[in-house]
Amino acid sequence: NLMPIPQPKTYGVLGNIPLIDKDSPTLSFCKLADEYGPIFRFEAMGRSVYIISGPDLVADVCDESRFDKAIGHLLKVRDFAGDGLFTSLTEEPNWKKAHAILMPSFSLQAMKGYHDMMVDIAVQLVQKWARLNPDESIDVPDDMTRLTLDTIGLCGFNYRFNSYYRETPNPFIVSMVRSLDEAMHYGNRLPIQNMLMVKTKRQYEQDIQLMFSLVDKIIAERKAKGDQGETDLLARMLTAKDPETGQQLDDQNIRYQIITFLIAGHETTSGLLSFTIYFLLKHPEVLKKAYAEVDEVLTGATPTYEQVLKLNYIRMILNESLRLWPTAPQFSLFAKEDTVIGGKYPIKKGEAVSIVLPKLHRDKGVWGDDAEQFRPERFEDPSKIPNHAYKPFGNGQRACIGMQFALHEATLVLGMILQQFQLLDPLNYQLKVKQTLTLKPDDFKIRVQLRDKKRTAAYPDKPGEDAQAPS
Ligand code: FDE
Repeated sequence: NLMPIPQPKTYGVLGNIPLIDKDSPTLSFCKLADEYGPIFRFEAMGRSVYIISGPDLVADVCDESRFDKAIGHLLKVRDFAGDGLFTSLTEEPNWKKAHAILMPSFSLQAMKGYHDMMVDIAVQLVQKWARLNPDESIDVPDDMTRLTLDTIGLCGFNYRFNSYYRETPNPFIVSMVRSLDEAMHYGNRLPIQNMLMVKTKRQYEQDIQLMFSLVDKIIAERKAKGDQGETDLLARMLTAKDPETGQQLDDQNIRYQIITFLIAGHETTSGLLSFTIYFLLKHPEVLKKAYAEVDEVLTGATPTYEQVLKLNYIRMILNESLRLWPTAPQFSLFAKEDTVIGGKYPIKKGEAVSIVLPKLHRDKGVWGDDAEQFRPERFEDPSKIPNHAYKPFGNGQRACIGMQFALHEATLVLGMILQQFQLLDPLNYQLKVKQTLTLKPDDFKIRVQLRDKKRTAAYPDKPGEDAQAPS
């Protein structure tokens, strides 16, 4: 009772490529899934991948004894992220080593150590917003990207990108975003096209060199300074040994890990915050409940670590936002052996599948008829979450190591924003989703108003110090 896997029509050597919008592949896959169902074959430049979005099929490919993370679609990203955590195969020695070394730095417990640094950056965002004139609007994804980049820079390696002091993105980020964009487009062009794009190639090489030199400088400076009791990721990477092999990470791999954390840690989390603000603006009843929770829990000038853990409804809002718009919208696996999924689709050893999360996360059979609705209350009871239809942080041992980090940061920042501001939508924003490697609401602008005009300026100079009580 094996079934053939459907495939949309092909266009010669281009395969199925003409069927997708190259600037927004994931959304194209979602549309194709409407037409071809929970699994279909997609061919591009001689490579073939099964695009899947059905919960039963996802449950099968998330079985780690039969499938493992594939990186075919990430090969170009390896030009600058090398064998860092995100772009390595599980069997590469550095994956296991770095995973073991870095896990403790990303535990829930470890978030305590980052909390004050996260507050430091979040205060910069709130102060910027508080000082705007009433007719000035905020580009939400831009300001969220400043926040998440500065946060991972500070918590990761005690480096200040100081994005709130710049009008335009930091040069490092310009290079990073441009290289990611090129890496995403490269695989969908014919080899001859790529060969002819001399300027693009030169720019790409320059961008990579710029990233390497900034990161190598950070590593060299830290080494020169010696251990001064830093507790950031870099300190851990420079000193910790893999419990299994007793080995440390080498400098080249540390460089790749730093670039990886910058890529993985900032676009995804900033998209999450941006979509969440969008949903709050469009759902006044949810916003009202969120205010009520924030006003009850956040009683001081800035949130404490313990208070952030108490913002349960905010967490549910973030979960629901990641359900409808998972900002890392796709991940891929390969079959370790010939196998069958969903009881009827044969997959051969080595073949790749890619999970399209926005589609999976809206499956009516699993989530109910209101699957398209934004309703954080779905996450009230953790035991009722259908795990194989909810994978915003990926799967198994290759799941997101930064999950606690991203959630603590996002909860904290949302809490602080709601504590201070009323959110306004004077332009009645209509959602347009933009894809780079991640998803974001495009051109999303809002205005804000201080809830209590006397409050905001009263932040402490140093984290931990009490602010002056509002008069
Ligand atoms: C990872 C991840 C994932 C998976 C992918 C694949 O499989 O391919 C996902 C889905 C994710 N991730 C998601 C997310 C979302 C958000 C918001 C985030 N994410 C965030 C973050 C932050 C940080 C720092 C990070 N993140 C990081 C990371 C890493 C490193 C990785 C890799 C891991 C391994 O080992 O593999 C990831 N992430 Fe994330």
